[in-house]
Amino acid sequence: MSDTTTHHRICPLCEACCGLEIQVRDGRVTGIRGHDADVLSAGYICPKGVALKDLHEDPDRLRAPLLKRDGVFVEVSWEEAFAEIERRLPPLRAAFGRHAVAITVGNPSAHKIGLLTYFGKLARALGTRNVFSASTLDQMPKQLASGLMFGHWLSVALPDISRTDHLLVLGANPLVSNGSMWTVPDFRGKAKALQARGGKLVVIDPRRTETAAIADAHHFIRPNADVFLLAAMVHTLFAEGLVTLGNVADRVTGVDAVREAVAPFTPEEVAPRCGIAADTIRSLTRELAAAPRAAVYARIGTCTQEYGTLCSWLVDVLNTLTGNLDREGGVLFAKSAAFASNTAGKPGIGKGVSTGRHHARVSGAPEVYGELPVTCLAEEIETPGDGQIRALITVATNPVLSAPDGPRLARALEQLDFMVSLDIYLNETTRHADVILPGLSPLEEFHYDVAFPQLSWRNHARYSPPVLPAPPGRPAEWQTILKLAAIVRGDGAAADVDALDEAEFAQDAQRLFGAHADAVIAATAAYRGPERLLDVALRSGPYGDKFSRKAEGLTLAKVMAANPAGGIDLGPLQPRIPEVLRTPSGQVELAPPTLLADMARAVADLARPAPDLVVIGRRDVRTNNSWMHNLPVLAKGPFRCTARVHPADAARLGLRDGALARLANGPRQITAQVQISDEMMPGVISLPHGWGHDLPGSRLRVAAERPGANLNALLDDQQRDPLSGNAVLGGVAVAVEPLEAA
Ligand SMILES: Nc1nc2c(c(=O)[nH]1)N[C@H]1C(S)=C(S)[C@@H](COP(=O)(O)OP(=O)(O)OC[C@H]3O[C@@H](n4cnc5c(=O)[nH]c(N)nc54)[C@H](O)[C@@H]3O)O[C@H]1N2
Ligand SMILES: Nc1nc2c(c(=O)[nH]1)N[C@H]1C(S)=C(S)[C@@H](COP(=O)(O)OP(=O)(O)OC[C@H]3O[C@@H](n4cnc5c(=O)[nH]c(N)nc54)[C@H](O)[C@@H]3O)O[C@H]1N2
Ligand code: SF4
Ligand SMILES: [Mo]
Repeated sequence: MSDTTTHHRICPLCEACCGLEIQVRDGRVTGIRGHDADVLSAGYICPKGVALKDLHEDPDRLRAPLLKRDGVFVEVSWEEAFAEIERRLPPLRAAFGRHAVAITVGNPSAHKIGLLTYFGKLARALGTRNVFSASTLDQMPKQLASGLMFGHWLSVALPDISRTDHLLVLGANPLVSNGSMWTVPDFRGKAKALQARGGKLVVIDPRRTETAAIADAHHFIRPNADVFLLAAMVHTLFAEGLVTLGNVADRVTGVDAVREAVAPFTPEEVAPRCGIAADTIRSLTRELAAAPRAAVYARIGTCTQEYGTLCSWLVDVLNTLTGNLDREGGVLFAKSAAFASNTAGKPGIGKGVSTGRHHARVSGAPEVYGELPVTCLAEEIETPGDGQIRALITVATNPVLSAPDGPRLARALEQLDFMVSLDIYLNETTRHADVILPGLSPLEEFHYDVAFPQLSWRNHARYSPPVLPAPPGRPAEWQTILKLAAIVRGDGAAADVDALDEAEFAQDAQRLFGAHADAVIAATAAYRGPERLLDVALRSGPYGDKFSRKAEGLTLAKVMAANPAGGIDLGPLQPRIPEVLRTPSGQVELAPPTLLADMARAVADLARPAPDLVVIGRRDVRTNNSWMHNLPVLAKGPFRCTARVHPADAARLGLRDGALARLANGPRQITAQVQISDEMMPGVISLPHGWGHDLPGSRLRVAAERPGANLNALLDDQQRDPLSGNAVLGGVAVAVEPLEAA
């Protein structure tokens, strides 16, 4: 065993960002376990971390570009692939204008420093308003609500789980998902510690989830009713004189406007809609208010519904009005060592956020955080006229499975004149591409999390070097992106990527550091590409060495050196108001006018009867959205793509456990296997998303063995939260009937 080497790598597969310890012998991974010394995750790991070995070795993972010739993909050299893109993309742009080329980016890019730091360069080169991402299938409501209240899209208030006495969770299952918009590895351990010190975990979910199962209390809620519950809880705080602002008392505007906005939402009024008794709503509120320190956390179940932004906002209204905003044991803001906008510029005041700088051509949906809703993509391709999308670049995304009405999108993709995919698989989406450009295996790349330290339960800085060398001749994704940008700008496929990077870096340094630009360029000369951007970000960041002016401060070299020790711990979260704020008023804006105006929609909706049967989503610890079903270690075991239904509904509808059923939403239909389970709220059926690997032309041999049903083939791409543009993925009415077993 003398030639076994040990490496430490942050897991890039989910937001928990666990530190892994990876054993390698003769260029092969021989073991993966949690890294006990990791300052963030302390040895925690889930089965997906172990699957990095399968991902690395997966024969279906692409290692060379694919080019579609006469409808058939063939492997080509990188030169041929870029030449084809140069031959086809710029002429389309010239003929139809810059908006005719769209770009859409997906979830794995959030875990890739190369994509996160270079994607913007390609988007700017394209100059298109047609920028889409998985954010509008996910967290855009949370980002918009946070932006409006605190002034920046990534200023998200995070539960201080290690010091709180009471944690109220809505629409999230962190025991399985390992947290989202909240980097919190080993949620179970932290929840147990909370309970051991006498604290309480309360879960609101239409399913008795794995998280609900370890909670002190769980309440079913009718899907899509959280806005009513949360508004009634805020109402109760006012009605019972429980409002207290605590530390932020002189930093909050809009308390009276909130009181007025929630006036119609009495517990009695909302109880039938929520499926929660008025008394229970009151006691949930009183408990929250009475807890010495408490935090409310809500995630995808509350974002992917009709009132996603209102729900996200009301969560932080509750945190604020119970005196828990910005205090230890309440909710706090992380202070990231690099890349955080809320540590840059003038502290305490800013421009805030706004939406609608442009609009989608067909639906008129407003731009939010530089993007249009991804649910507008199909119609923007299909609908003729000036500005119609003719070409598409996809980056690490599989919207044919992950976005509502995937079948419609698949048809639309076939109409494109040209499509390029940066992706590591030939899958349900990339099969429509003309060229597929694969990135490296995560084990062949260095890593530093750009986004998640802004969302982490504890402040930290961790860098992972590549575990294995990249195969010769294979570009990193940031280099591929720069090449595409060069092609778009007319510099040609032969452009020297390193020279382009030098030139762009010099420009950036000039813009950011003015007279000091040359000194910054010299000080960071040891690195290039994303590593150089990281060194700049760390050194100029809140803990940085300020380019040697603060000798004890962070540099990339110091963070690199800390890799074997599990990274650098920067301590527990600390109060940051008012410094963190970037609102125009310099205050926490508790009552943003656009949100107050949207409350009228909820008021009008109060009397609407809830549908008989609705479908919601579900996650399993051995899955990750649509793309990990091809890894043997995760794919094995019981079939996971089942439609879970309450026994009473099963009896009423004639459904049998293990048999097939047809689920229909108007003309959209799918067939799924039934699993009868009393963990479901009656009237609610749950089916995971990301399945449906039976589409022709994909190359996912393991996934195809048990393809599962595509939940998103059932969902309507026209249903959105109007403020954030986020898709409605849950609480959708469905009809279900038994099918004769196949
Ligand atoms: N009904 C329903 N739909 C949902 C959800 C739901 O709860 N219910 N959840 C939504 C959420 S939260 C999200 S985030 C989206 C996710 O939706 P997407 O962002 O589309 O993500 P995935 O479906 O995971 O697809 C990831 C793609 O990235 C590719 N990939 C993996 N690693 C790399 C890499 O290193 N480089 C490159 N270039 N590509 C790579 C994979 O092959 C795959 O094509 O799905 C959403 N869809
Ligand atoms: N194992 C695994 N981990 C993952 C992923 C994965 O696919 N698999 N995906 C990753 C991604 S991209 C994300 S964004 C995160 C998401 O992380 P989470 O937000 O924790 O996502 P889910 O586990 O889907 O939990 C959502 C919960 O909302 C409930 N729910 C549905 N509708 C409603 C509603 O109307 N009201 C309420 N109160 N609850 C409702 C569901 O029953 C479910 O328990 O997970 C990440 N982690
Ligand atoms: S929870 Fe699992 S998938 Fe997520 S980062 Fe940790 S090991 Fe990776
Ligand atoms: Mo997500």
